[in-house]
Amino acid sequence: MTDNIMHVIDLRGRNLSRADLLKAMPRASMGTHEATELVRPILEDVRKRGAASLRDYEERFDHVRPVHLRVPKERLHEALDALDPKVREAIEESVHRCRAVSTSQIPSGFHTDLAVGARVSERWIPIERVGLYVPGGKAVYPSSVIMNVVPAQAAGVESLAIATPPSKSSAEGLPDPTIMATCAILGVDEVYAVGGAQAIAMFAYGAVGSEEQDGDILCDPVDKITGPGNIFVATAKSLVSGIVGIDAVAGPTEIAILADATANPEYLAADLIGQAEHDELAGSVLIIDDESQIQKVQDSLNRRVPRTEHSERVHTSLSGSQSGIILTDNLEQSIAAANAYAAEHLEIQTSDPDTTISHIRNAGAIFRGPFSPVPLGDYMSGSNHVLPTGGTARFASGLGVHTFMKPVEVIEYDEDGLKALADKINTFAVSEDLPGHGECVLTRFVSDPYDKQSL
Ligand code: HSO
Ligand code: ZN
Repeated sequence: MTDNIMHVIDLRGRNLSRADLLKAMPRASMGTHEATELVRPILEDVRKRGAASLRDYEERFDHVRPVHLRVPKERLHEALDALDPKVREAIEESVHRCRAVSTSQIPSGFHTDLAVGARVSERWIPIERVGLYVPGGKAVYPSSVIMNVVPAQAAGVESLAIATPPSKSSAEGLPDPTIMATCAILGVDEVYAVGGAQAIAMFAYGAVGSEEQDGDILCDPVDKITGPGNIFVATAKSLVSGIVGIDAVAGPTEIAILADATANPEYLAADLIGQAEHDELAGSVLIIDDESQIQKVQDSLNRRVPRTEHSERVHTSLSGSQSGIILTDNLEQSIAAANAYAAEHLEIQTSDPDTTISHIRNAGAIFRGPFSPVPLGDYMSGSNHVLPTGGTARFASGLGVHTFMKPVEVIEYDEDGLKALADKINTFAVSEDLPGHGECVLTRFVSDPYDKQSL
């Protein structure tokens, strides 16, 4: 008999508080402390030495010294010309669907009339310049190019740069060809063969120095950096946040599946494996209130894991302490566990998914029913796959048009609108010992705002 791959956490009969429930759930821990010590000097060095240091770090970490830190436009188009037409078709379908959803996300703003001559409105303004990070590493993700670029373009961002590590297999130190081709499809021509913490530093501080001349500007600083990355990228993003905006500090990817007796155990097993394929640290969690389903899922995993391409990585991830099968008393406890866990991806495979979903408050994205598996969202559903990890879905949301815009309130009162409030504003200002504030208003309506008798 084969040993089961995933461990089971039995929550039955335990009346757990929200905090206890959270502790009972499996989760990868991020060793950010060590990374901070490594990343800080890299940021400083890039800030001081610009392009020269970027080349040095590429050689050290990505084992290739890029001939061009900024990828020449012709290379992007050559990559598109060489792209397998079937892959091109898949990319274009993904772009098309993501663009349709992103376009519907564009916020329209509002105005509120509080009285005659008293209006507050809201304008959504695109961020001017953004830097999008696209990871390399174990897998190459042209899909992440789409997920970052499309909402930024829909938001109306004017200036958009991409950084992605050079590929070891390119003698020139160019990025992965499919990533370059995707940039060409999307009309992005500012692409840097720079990865890791050094790419984040380049975006935050800008970088001077080019292949041709030392004084040239290589990259202008950006206003916001988005996109997932490894621990060094995540740490660098958190260190530069404040100097620039960031979307989130991403941790290892994770899936939780909330299922019941009606779910298909083969689908459950395949979907747990799908996410585990990303990383040894990826978390795959099944939350289920039917004990007899568990052995069926374990049996299916035992059959599938040895047959899948990245079998070893999947096995490490599924058997790791960050993954597990949570056995609950009932659907109510399953929902409480899912809300405590706040998964990046939450699949709902229950008999009445809509009612289950109505009780979910924490999830990066919700995948409803047996035919909405996570990879549909990774590539093609039209939704975004850059999502909050590590339980941050309690307060954060995934990437979207809103990530690349900011709401600004416009205050429009006329003379009558202001006059009606003059007294109250003055009273409030005096109560805060800021009478100068009150005088701003009174000046507009009385001859001597400093003579309290005249009011
Ligand atoms: N599941 C990943 C995204 C991805 N999957 C890209 C395949 N390619 C994190 O949401
Ligand atoms: Zn994925």
